Amino acid sequence: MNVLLMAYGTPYRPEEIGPYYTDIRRGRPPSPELLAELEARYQQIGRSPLNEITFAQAVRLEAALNASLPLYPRPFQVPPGPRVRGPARVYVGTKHWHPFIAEAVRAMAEDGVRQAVGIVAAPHYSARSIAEYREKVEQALAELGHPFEFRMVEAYPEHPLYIEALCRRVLEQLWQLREPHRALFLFTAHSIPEKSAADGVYQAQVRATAAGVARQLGLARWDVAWQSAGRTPEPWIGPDINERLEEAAAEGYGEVVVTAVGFPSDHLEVFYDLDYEAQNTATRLGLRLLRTRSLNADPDYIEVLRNLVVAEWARFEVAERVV
Ligand code: FEC
Repeated sequence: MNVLLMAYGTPYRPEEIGPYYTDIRRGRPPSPELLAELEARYQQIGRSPLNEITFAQAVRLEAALNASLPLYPRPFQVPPGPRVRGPARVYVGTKHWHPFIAEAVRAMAEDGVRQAVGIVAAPHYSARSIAEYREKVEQALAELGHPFEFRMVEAYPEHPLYIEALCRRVLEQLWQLREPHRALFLFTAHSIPEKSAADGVYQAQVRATAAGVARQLGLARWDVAWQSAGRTPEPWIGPDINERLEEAAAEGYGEVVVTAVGFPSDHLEVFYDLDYEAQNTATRLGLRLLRTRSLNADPDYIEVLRNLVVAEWARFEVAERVV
């Protein structure tokens, strides 16, 4: 079984921020002011751990798959050689930095992969997320003359194990609340431009995740807010988390629990936009903000990924399935 695990990607070193930002902007370099502003955000958080977390997810997912798959479903036709590997291999491809998705697809082709399943470490479908990951894989496959068959997990907003993993972490915050019955629970995801979200699919998926957690935990006061809107003049979907905090204060809330359901991993948008910016807003408003711990490469999130890729792999025509 071959898996392509995809994530957003982040620069490894400060001097890579400029080219990374240019890639996000589809090849248009940012103005010096925009670049300086982004560099200052990275400087503020120290460093984004996104690449390390993505690689940890890949290593653990590969181990979990190898521990659960039948080891040798077919007799060997030739000796496999001294390098021992299990039936599953997980490759990493990131959207905006190395290893780019195209680099991962090339490595898979060179390894002789004939079938693969792709999954993104982002649970909600949008034209600016899962659709773009898929496009990048398809473009890389086309450039190489379609060396392998590819199936993709599209979204998993209501996967029961994903909802359970989120509930487990929100519960940790419940213990820290001074007045749990009077707190507001806000569930956030990355905002996208309104014109990319006109069909409402993305908003509905994020709300479905939030509703699933709220239902399971019996939360009465909850809402969805959007974070990390880009620095472009067009309208982005809202309310922005900072505006929603203003409203929460006006509504008389004293405590707010923020859970970033759109992001399994810690990174710039969690450490800066929530832990720094939203936290500053909350402090200014006299609100106590508790941020739910991210899933990262924890076993319960790895189990979500494992379940999804195994189910997707099973959809390859049984007769044609290649281990
Ligand atoms: O830790 C890190 O260094 C990377 C954190 C990071 C993640 C992430 C996830 C998503 N984005 C999504 C949409 C957009 C759209 C634009 C956009 C721009 C940026 C910029 C940075 C950035 N994003 Fe991001 N995003 C992360 C970081 N994102 C940095 C550029 C500066 C800025 O605007 O803040 C606008 C592009 C344009 O200008 O044309 C749209 C979506 C996700 C969630 C799904 C996913 O993870 O792929 C949607 C993590």
